[in-house]
Amino acid sequence: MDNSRRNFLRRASILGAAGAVAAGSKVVRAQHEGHTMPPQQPQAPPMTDNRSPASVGQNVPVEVPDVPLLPWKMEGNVKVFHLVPEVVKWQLIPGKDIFGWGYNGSVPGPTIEVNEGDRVRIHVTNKLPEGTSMHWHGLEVPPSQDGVPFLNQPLIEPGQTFTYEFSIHQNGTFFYHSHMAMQEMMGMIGFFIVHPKRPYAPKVDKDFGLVLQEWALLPNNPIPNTLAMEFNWLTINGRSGPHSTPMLVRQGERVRIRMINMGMDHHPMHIHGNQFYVTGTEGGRVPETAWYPGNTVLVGVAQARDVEFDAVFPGDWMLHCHLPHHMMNQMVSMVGPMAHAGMGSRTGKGMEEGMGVVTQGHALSEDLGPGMGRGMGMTTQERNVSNAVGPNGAQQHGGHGQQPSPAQGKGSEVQPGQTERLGQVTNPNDTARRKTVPGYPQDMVMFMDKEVAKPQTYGLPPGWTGSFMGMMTMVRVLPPAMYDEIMRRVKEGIVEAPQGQPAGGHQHD
Ligand SMILES: [Cu+2]
Repeated sequence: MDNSRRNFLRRASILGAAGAVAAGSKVVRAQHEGHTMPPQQPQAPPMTDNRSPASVGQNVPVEVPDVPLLPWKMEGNVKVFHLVPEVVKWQLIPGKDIFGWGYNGSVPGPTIEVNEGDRVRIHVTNKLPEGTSMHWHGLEVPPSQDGVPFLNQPLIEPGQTFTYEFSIHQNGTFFYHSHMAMQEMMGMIGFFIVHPKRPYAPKVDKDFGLVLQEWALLPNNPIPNTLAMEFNWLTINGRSGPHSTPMLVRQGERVRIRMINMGMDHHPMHIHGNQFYVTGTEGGRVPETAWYPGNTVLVGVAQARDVEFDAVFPGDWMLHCHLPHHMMNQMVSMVGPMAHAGMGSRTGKGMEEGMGVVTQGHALSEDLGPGMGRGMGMTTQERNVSNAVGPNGAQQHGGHGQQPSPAQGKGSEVQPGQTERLGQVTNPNDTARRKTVPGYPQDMVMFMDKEVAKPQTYGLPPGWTGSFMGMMTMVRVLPPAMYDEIMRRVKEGIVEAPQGQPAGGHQHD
């Protein structure tokens, strides 16, 4: 624990504001060795929301962008909350509405924020069509409160209310979730933040939370396929890039970002332009001697990771999962080849079958459910198809179709140690030429600056949305004047989209 002489001295030093800055600067030096850094300035109290400082002790309230805070009231010395599991319709990005299961009208569920030492009572009223149960992930509660149905308690059936009550002796980043596996994949998770009695040192100015989730959504179907093993929509706090609200930081502030993951995949979360230290896990605070630097942290399933850094470099810094398939929206097999009918591979019966579009009933109906299986498409036509198109002899099915290209024909095998360059395109408007290039198309770009404009996106360049998809958001480290201007716009609700055309952007045909 933190009872070393050094930490004792540090705790003593942070009693004064000047001491706090000194402690912060020390970490800055370690983090950015070799960089030239602007001098540290004493910070004004962070602007977050209207919670009273007393509600989080001396800690900075946590901000979970796009997710509400769960309100509570005191009854005697107990903080009382009310969680309502229910079906929620919401928007991943403008134009993409889905139905998930969440709490109190939100997916992920609203954030529970308490202090170490609190006693909490949580009423859970089930408005779902089936039984559910609540697990308090990582919290050391009595078995009767642990939420495993049939082991610790009966299922909370539709319409019923079950009340949990326990005292909290830990601190850190925890979460709550349904203890029914498929309900988890419908979205039933939320933060359970426990602030320490004494703020962690060095103290942060901003404390953000990000819930990482993934969804398998067939085209035209707004209900997640919870049996799927492949996911084509990736969200942070219920939204995909570029709809995720950026995190705003005044240059020089110290930042904590807490990330939790409830899904089928692990997410290597990468930040641009900064190095951080991993300072916490789902087990709470990591002793400072065990912090380690990085810019990518693997947030595994059921894990929490806290990272901290001094935001000394101004800029709009991406923070995203680095799994390539988690860096895009609406990914489905076969769309590439189908978009080039006549040039691409055969993909089955037709467009609808190829894309797994359900034309009768729903994806999990008696007829279709078993067939949907664990992939994204229909089993009879389902197979992985690369989007490699063009005159590729190896791609012919059943021996009919096109002639092999000279590049693939006999006598033109690439010799060991040699490479062969194919299909250079010198004119971006030469559509026909593009389609002959092996591998085309790969990445596509979509701009939606206006659709996702928010006060928090003020000042971003035209076309910025072209690079934000899937599990992506950003940390905006803003010079003080710009920070104040954007905070004013947040307060007054001023929305202004970038004007003009993206630099160097052209869209695929
Ligand atoms: Cu990921």
